[in-house]
Amino acid sequence: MKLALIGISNSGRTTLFNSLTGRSAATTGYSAAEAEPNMAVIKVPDRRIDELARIFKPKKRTHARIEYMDYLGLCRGDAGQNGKVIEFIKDADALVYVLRGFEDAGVAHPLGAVDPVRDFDTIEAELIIFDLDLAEKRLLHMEEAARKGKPPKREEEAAVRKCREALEREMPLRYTAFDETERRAIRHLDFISMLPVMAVINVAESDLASAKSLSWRDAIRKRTARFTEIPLDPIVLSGKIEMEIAELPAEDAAAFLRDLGVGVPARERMIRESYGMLGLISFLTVGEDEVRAWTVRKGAPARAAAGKIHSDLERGFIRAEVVSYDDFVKAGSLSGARSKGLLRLEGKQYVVRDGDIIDFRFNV
Ligand SMILES: Nc1nc2c(ncn2[C@@H]2O[C@H](COP(=O)(O)OP(=O)(O)O)[C@@H](O)[C@H]2O)c(=O)[nH]1
Ligand SMILES: [Mg+2]
Repeated sequence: MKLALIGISNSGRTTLFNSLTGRSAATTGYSAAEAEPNMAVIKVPDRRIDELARIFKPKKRTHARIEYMDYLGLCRGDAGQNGKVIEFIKDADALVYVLRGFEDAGVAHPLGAVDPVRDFDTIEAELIIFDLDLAEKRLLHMEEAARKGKPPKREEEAAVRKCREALEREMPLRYTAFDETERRAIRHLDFISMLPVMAVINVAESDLASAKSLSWRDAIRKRTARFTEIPLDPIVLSGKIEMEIAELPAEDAAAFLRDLGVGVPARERMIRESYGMLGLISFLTVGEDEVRAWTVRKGAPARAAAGKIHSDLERGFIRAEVVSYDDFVKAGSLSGARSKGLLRLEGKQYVVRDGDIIDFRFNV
């Protein structure tokens, strides 16, 4: 799963990338146009893995993984001109908007003044302009083909028209309801406004909980509440502080966070949200060899989850022995869970839940 950090130049994307990934990529006034993207795979923090490892003392513990990418800044007009940024976005499974909320006379703002709500609108507009152009070109192409006696696929034409209509109303396609047929018909077009999005407002330390930050957050919520019942709720953080936290040893970081009145570092909140935004959950496998988190989409049946581990488990699936993480902790051991009746036998259609500890029985 790849998440791309995007935003106007100097919003603090690279600073945030560093604090998320523990890297130290260069943060600069203006990024060089020929710079390479920063990429890093990180472990999804999961206390359950640590707790289970304490109980099973496995040779190996394996967390779920997620990849962050950081590249050039976006600017007005990029949809038409900057192929590099668009290609970068197309490569992602989801987007993280980094919106600048900090003042700093030494760090130029390409649009003149600090205004994260305007920056949000600017990014959304670029995605919409790009997709609208794509939809129009596609429809034109289909018309031309039709004139030459090659009628377009009905489903695709209807779905692309629906996209165009939404985009003309300035609605990003992530908020448009498509059925399965429509989704399949337009999948190959890779509309960028269809990607799931989360937003971060990068503010000064003194603004972490200020009225100003709240009003920015609220304004962005309202922007998306026009289109959806689950409006975008930006995370307010300070990239500078997060980077300092990422550089501290764990105990010092905890004390620092307490002093700031922040419970969980934004890094963890962001990673958790990234996971949720993509509709992902983790199930767990345990044993003396390995304690491990596996990633599946919400709603995945047990048989498909088995296939994540090995195709043999999917092919020869017999049943799944399942105990929820919380029940397991209550019982203290697998045998305890079994004797208390907390260990369930489930079939291949069972819908896996986040935190399920699963032992697959199979026969090939
Ligand atoms: N004052 C302040 N400066 C920041 C903050 N985050 C980033 N910067 C500075 O802003 C400049 C641009 O940051 P960078 O992460 O390179 O932005 P990018 O262009 O979006 O990748 C750098 O000089 C950073 O040190 C912040 O929270 N507060
Ligand atoms: Mg940068």
